[in-house]
Amino acid sequence: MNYLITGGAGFIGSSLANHLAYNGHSVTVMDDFSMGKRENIESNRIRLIEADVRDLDTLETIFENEQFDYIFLFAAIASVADSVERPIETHNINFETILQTLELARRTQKTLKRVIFTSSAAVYGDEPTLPKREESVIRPLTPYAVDKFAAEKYTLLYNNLYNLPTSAVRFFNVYGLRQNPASVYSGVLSIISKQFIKLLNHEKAEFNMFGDGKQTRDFVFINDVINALLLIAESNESKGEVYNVGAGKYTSLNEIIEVFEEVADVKLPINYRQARDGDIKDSYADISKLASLGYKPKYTINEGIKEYFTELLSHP
Ligand code: UD2
Repeated sequence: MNYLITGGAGFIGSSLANHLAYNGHSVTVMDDFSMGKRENIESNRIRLIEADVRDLDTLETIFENEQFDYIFLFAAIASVADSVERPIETHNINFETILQTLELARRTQKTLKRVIFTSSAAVYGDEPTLPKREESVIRPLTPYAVDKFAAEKYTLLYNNLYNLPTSAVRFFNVYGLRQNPASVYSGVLSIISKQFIKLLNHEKAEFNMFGDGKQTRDFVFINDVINALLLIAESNESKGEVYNVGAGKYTSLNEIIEVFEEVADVKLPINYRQARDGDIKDSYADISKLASLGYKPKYTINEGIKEYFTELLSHP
C-alpha cells in the first residue's frame, strides 16, 4: 500500500512510518523538522520530503503526481502552551493546512482508502464527567483544542458531503520511544524516563511534580496506538467517525513513578511544585467505540513502561 504521513518525523508519525516501512509498505513522510527529527526515520525505504505543510505548492505537486491509499495527518503545533503563545500560527498549521489537504485529496485522489486526522483529548477541556465518550461535552479551552476540534469536524464533513473516506482520532496521553523530552510541556512520561536514565548513568536527577502527583491520565503505549490507527484506517465502519484512542484506564503520576522505580531499581528524588494553571485533575477514555472495531490494548501500564524503558536503554 502507498502511505503519506505528514508530520511523519515526529513521535507518533515516525513510529507509524517505521512500522509500515518495516512491513513492506511504500511510505512518504512530509516534515519540516520543526519538531520532528530526521533520526526518528529509521528505514531507508521511507521517502522523505522536507517541507512545511503550509507550502501549498509542494503539497499540490505531491498530490498531483501520486495516488495514495492512506493519508495520515500528524503535522501540527503539538504543544498546547505554544498554541496559546502563537494562536494565528497554530490556526494556519493545525487548521488551515488540514482543510487545504482535504480539498486537494478530494480533487486529486481517486483510489484513496482513508484520510486519518489526529485530534486530541484536549477537545473535552475541563468538563469533569468521566470517562470521556466521543459524544461527551466538548469544551475546547485553548487555540490548540479549538483548531483540533474544527479540523476534526471538517475531516468528517468531507466524508459526509464529498464522499472522501475519512476518520479522526482523539489521542489521550501517548507514550513511547522517540517522544521528545526537551520541553517542560513534553509528555510527562518522556520527562520522567529521562530522569531515570540519568540516575542509571550516575548523574544527578530529579523530577518536578506539578501538584500532589494524584492527578491521573489515560496513558497509552505507542504500539497500541499504532494498532488502533491501522484498525481504524482499514475498517469500513469507521468511515466518517471519530474515535478516542487511549488504554481505557487511568493511572496517577505517583503510581507511574513507582512503576519506573521498580523497573529501573532506583529511587527518583521528587520536587513537589504548585499545580500548573488550568491543569485538569483526571482524564480517561471510554474506548468502547474503538473496541467495537476489535481493539484491545495489549500493554498494561506496567508492561508498557517496562518495554519503553528497555527500548530507551538500547537506543541511547
Ligand atoms: C495532554 C497533552 C496535551 C493536550 C492535553 C489534553 C501531551 C504531552 N500533552 O496534556 O497536548 O492534548 O493532554 O488534556 O500528551 N507534569 C509534572 N511534571 C512535569 C511535566 C508534567 O508534574 O515535568 C504533570 C502535568 O502537570 C500533568 C501531568 O503531568 O498533570 C501530565 O502532563 P502532560 O503534559 O504529559 O499531559 P497533559 O495531560 O497535561
